[in-house]
Amino acid sequence: MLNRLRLITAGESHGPRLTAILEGMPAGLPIDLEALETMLARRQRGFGAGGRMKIERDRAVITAGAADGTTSGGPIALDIHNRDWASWKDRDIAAMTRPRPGHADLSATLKYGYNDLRHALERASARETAARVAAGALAVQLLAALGVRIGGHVRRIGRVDVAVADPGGDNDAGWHALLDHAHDDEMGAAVAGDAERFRAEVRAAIAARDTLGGIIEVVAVGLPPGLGSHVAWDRRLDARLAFAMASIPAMKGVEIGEGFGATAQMGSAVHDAIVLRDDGTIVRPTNRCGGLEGGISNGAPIVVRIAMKPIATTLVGLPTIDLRDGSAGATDYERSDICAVPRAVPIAEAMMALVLADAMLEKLGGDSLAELLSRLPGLRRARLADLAMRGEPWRFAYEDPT
Ligand code: EPS
Repeated sequence: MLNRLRLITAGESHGPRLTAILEGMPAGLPIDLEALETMLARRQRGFGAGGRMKIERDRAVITAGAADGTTSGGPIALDIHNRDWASWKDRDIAAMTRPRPGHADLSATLKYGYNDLRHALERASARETAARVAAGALAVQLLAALGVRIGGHVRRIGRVDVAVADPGGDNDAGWHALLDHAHDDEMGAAVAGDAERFRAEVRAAIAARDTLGGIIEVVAVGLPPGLGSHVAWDRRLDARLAFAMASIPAMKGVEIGEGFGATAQMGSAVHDAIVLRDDGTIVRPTNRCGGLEGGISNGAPIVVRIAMKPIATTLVGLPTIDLRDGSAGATDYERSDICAVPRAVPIAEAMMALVLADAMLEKLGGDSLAELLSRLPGLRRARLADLAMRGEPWRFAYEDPT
């Protein structure tokens, strides 16, 4: 679902390394390696993360597409070393024949005809998302250079749903405050005090030897109107965001703005009023549409929520069969996370950033950051003066096809 950018990742969870290649980035973007590492570190944190995260210290090494710390316009290659490789490289790996419900073990083995389930696990593992975050961090940096901020926070873990009031369509500062807090919070909570409620829920899951999912909200602030299009199904920006979000492992639902909640309301309580401010800008005091109308950004913050199912690997065995002989039994325990919802926030940010950076590149064209920046002030904004209404009747004036 990317048109100007291309991203490909490679690597197995317990292989030597993960690789991402990001093609289509403009030249001249200074690369902030510290910010890239901070984003990778946020993907590793959070109470409820498994033992593997104590082993890894994700760091991306850029081996192509940059010169003097700045993008060159060529494909950017990013390498992340798997520290856990050290304990796998010389090992005879035990046979795995009992598929875990909810994981790709069975479906990928049916599809590819593997003779051991671990081949499915190795590539289906969410370890792959480290490569996405490394590439997505560059998209975040491109958007930041264009005045757009991407951030996310945890809305729910298990039964703990924290209500965060929508700051509205014309209140960027309200979003910045929430996203600042979430950025630095171990559990990804946007409001002080909520992290402890999330931790208590995770503690209960640990005691029950079980796992938890939740809801992540990811937001783009400062985006111009006019990204995406209503004219063709595959150009709709909401559809492109939903595709990217659903591609994250364990995500089972995507909502834009009020999403499913809006179905319980009358239309008059759902749609956001259009108001002209004294300075001539057209604003939306509420943002129930999540910054997207007709598949196009409207200038208000884009708000997307995603539903993450509980991790499929549980300490209590789940019912399954042994594929060697068909005997019924329970899954074996594999080291895993109890709750990976806070860790998934930067993944969602990365995927949103890739889609929106792609849409900005489409809108602005250009091959270098300087070119993009020179075109930015010319974009039509939500201002009355930017719109030219004819105010007169008109006709289709087509020829009749019969
Ligand atoms: C995962 C299982 C765990 C997670 C892994 C995803 O890995 P391991 O089997 O090595 O303990 O930690 O996620 C990561 C390694 C990561 O970097 O996010 C799985 O089965 O999907």
